[in-house]
Amino acid sequence: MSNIDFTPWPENMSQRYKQLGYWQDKTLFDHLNKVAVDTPDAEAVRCGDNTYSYRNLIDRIYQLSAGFCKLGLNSGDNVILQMDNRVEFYLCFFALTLKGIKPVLALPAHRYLEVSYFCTHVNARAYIFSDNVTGKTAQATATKLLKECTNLDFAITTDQATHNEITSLVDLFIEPCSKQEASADNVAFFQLSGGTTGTPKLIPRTHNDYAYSILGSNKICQFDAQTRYLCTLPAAHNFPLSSPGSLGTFFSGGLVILSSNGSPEHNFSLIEKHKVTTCALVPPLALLWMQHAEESTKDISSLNLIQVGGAKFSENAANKISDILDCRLQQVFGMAEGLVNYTRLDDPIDVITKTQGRPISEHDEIMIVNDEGIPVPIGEEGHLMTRGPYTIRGYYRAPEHNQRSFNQDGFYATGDLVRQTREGNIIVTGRDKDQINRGGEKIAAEEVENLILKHQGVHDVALIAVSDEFLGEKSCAIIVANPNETLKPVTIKKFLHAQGIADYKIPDHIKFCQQLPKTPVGKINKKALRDLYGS
Ligand code: OOB
Repeated sequence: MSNIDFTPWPENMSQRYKQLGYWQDKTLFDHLNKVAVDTPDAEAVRCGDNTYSYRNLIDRIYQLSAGFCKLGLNSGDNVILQMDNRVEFYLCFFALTLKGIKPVLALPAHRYLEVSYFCTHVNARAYIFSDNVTGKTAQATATKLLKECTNLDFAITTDQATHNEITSLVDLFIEPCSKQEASADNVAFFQLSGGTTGTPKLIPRTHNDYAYSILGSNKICQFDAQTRYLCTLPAAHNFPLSSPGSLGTFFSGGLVILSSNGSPEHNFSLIEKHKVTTCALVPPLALLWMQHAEESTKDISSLNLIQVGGAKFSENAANKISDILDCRLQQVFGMAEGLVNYTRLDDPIDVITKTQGRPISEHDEIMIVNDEGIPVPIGEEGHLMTRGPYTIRGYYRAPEHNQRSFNQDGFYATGDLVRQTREGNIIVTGRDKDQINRGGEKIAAEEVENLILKHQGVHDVALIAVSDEFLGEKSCAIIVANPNETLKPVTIKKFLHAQGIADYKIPDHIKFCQQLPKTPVGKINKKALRDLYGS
């Protein structure tokens, strides 16, 4: 790989992480396989009425891996993986990564525009999807991608292929023949960044760094063979995948229960039925679950740890959740780029309810700086910068953006405003990145603005966050229409929808004004707009 694809850690740091035993030179598959060797008959996944033991998983992963190779995928290829929560997601994830084929973990909410961008950006050779993600049109979308993305050779569905050009995943489970080809130092897959720019950024994660973050998370969250983890957030997202998430559960020999959606009714039934012990939620879901618990008759007493993260959890809700759901709370402040902070299970209640915790590793370096890049005194607000054994050194093929997002010492500018307590716990106080955090779903303002600007009636636009009681934030587009244009919000929403973007990126509110306020250097003054429209 050339260095715009992957920025490695400096040699002395890699050596140190290896000497410390952080990077174990094992692939993600090796970690799963070890559990399968030790406890082959233990249950690994329940999905609907189906159960898979660790042995089943490994057998099927080997079969699928052989199928991918027979089809013509090779080590070094990139593919797009987009699935709802189903066992095939893990089968594909391991079958690909063990061969050195790198999946981009698209979210189920992504639509044509995002997926086609990923395909082109990484020269993907295959698009592997489940029909559920886009409903009836999924296979038609895949066919369109095959036509329009020049490198794309295969579209593979978990369902019955109804188009000639599409392959059914079931046909790829063949006699296993081949061995592992991945190397632990290499990129295993790509996570997606919440993004702040016009185009989504891809995050290359290596086997070594990701495995370390998972094993470290397991220790902190005390995951073990008794853990029954309910995966209700989209399985591909970093939080439910690795913090410690389903991979953490697998690596400790526990059981993952897959849930198709976040609704409390559905999940309370699953908790009762499967005796779930742990679950990860974003704040709006946590609020819904708390509301529902008051009226539910389901027995959710097996639940002993609820993790909340992805967006700021209000102190008020944090104070109540343990009593209402009768379990411990853990706050999780993480990012797909790497750094993950946890409140510890035995922290004083004030730390758990008022802070977003501290990093996984002693070797996570945290720097909180002012606008000039100078560290601020402890307790004061500043920009959070970090580097460490599982935080990337650069995005994939984004040299200009990397210049801005990483300083010369390799620290990643997270775009979060934080302060740190004397005990080292981090409190998220705000954000300096041009992003909307819609209940954990991240929207890059510039990406949506560029799409709105394509409308011939729009002269100028700014997308800002407005506060929302339930989601924390919603998005609002402030539009200056061209002279003599009468635009309606619905026109803009339809226009965006027609371009094929994820629904969560379509502005919740659209307002019109004569002129956007500007800063002295002529940039749109978003702070002024937030003061005007934000609450
Ligand atoms: C997680 O990952 P991403 O990549 O979707 O988003 C990262 C960003 C952070 O930079 C921060 O702005 C925000 O999401 N965030 C939080 C937060 N957790 C994430 N802001 C306030 N409080 C929190 N607890 O969201 C993610 C990845 C791994 C574990 C957990 C969350």
